[in-house]
Amino acid sequence: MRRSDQPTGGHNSATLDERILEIFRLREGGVVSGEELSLALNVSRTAVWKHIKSLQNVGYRIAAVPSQGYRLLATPDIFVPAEISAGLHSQRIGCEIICYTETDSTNTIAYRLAEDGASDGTVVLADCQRAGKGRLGRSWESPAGVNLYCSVILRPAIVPMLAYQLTFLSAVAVARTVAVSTRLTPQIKWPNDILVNGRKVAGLLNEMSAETEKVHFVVLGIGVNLNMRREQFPADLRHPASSLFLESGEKIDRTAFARELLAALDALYDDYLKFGYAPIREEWLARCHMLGRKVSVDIRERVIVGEVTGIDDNGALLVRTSSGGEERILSGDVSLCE
Ligand code: BT5
Repeated sequence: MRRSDQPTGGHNSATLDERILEIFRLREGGVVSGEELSLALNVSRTAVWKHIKSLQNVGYRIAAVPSQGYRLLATPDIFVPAEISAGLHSQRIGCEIICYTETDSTNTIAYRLAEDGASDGTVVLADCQRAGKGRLGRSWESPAGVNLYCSVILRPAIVPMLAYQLTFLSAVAVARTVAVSTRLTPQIKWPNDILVNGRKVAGLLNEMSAETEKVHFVVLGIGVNLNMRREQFPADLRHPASSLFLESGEKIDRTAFARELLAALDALYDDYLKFGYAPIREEWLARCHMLGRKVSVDIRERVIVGEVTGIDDNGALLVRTSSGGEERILSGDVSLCE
């Protein structure tokens, strides 16, 4: 980790800056006097002024209204724990949020935190990743200022064989979030992609620490292309890719999207712990666009071509081949044939 890799905005425990922002938020665009802030925070008016200056320095537009006080005009497009958690009523996910301006990979940070005992539901977000990870040693393009790179630590009491269910859970959460945040129709592509209009807008990378009978923790890694522009995509991607902005023509509010995603994950995880996997499987299948379609699946040693008939109880893709046999595929790269 580089020395510049310091979390921004502290953890979820409110700093003075965060408390000032909270007061502005409650005032909904109204003026807050310096005296009121100094009383509420129990600091001098000079200290209030210094904190207002530091908020302005990170991009908050705060106007000083002569002889009245301060007014918050606009918040910057950066990830700050207090902004994301404002209005988020989670049971678990997002109770602790840690934001980085830049890091190698949020999954790597989250994995380390989990090894050090971070609690169920801890979330790590970054504005930019220097070494974003895809599956099988691939990389994930992670430019600054446009997307969402997020990792969530879960500690469910399950056996390692069932951990794939959490990949399905995160796919459903991303699809739900895209559906409520835009007018687009997201589709899940087995095992870990979210597509819009046939183009990949999000990818999932779940990593686990476990022993034979017990999961210690799972890190759900979620990358969503929110406002990424055409020229920011490299030419040599494996599959067609896009962003929600490119597909909808509308800029996505990244903080609102992050909050919505954490709320969706929290609701699904709570249901999962209470009712098990069945409701997730059902929604996953309803949002999956591959059922009944002809696909070709590259499983490295060969390519399987056939029609998708479903997924089994281990998360494997079931494909009926032209010979009439059924292939059970646990890992591979799928492309639609038509
Ligand atoms: C994935 O792998 O789709 C998993 C991506 C997970 C990224 C998140 S971001 C937060 C967390 N921290 C991390 O370090 N990772 C997770 P895979 O199915 O292997 O797809 C990778 C392939 O997709 C690459 O080889 C490229 O061809 C392509 N690709 C790379 N960046 C992309 C992007 N931003 N959008 C769409 N496709 C991309």
